[in-house]
Amino acid sequence: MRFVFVVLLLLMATQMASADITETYGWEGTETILSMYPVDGLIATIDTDPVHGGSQSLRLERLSSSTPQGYVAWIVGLSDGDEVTCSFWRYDDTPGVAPSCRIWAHWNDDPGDVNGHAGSASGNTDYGEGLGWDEVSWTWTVVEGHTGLVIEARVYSNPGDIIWVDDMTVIAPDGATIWTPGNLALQNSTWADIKAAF
Ligand SMILES: [Ca+2]
Repeated sequence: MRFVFVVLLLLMATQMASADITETYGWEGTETILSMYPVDGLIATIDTDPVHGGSQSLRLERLSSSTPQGYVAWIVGLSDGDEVTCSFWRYDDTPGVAPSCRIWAHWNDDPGDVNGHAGSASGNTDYGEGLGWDEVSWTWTVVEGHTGLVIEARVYSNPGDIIWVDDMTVIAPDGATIWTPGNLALQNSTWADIKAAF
């Protein structure tokens, strides 16, 4: 009996240690990106063609000569050894040449400011085949005391280049907080509602 109890405890502990939280976003609302770099480096809009899932996608048009980063997710409350995985579908139909899209990220150790920057966290160097929709994914392991990560959709390589993004999934350890354009807007409107009520 005691053995069974110990095994149950171990199973519970294993499950608790491996618990993850997941957020998805498919650009079905009005929110586009959390922020960008450089300022005015791209135009982010909701589009209806092409679409991977639902009836809308994110359209990113490059304006700047330096690679623009559209911030599509922001994870806070991380610590060393934590793993964050993000995937999204990207659309480009120009094999081997621009426009192209990459999933990338940078550290942000300021949980109060999405524009905080604490160094590049690298990402997936693959540009995809350029044959339409293609799912791209990357996993980051937290190091050097960083506490937050901002996931970027990057647009290559010239002003005027356009790519589309849809159906994003972010997985982070239990205890972290995942902000997507949709749930951050929801949170902000909730705060506004609370303030308005007083
Ligand atoms: Ca969609």
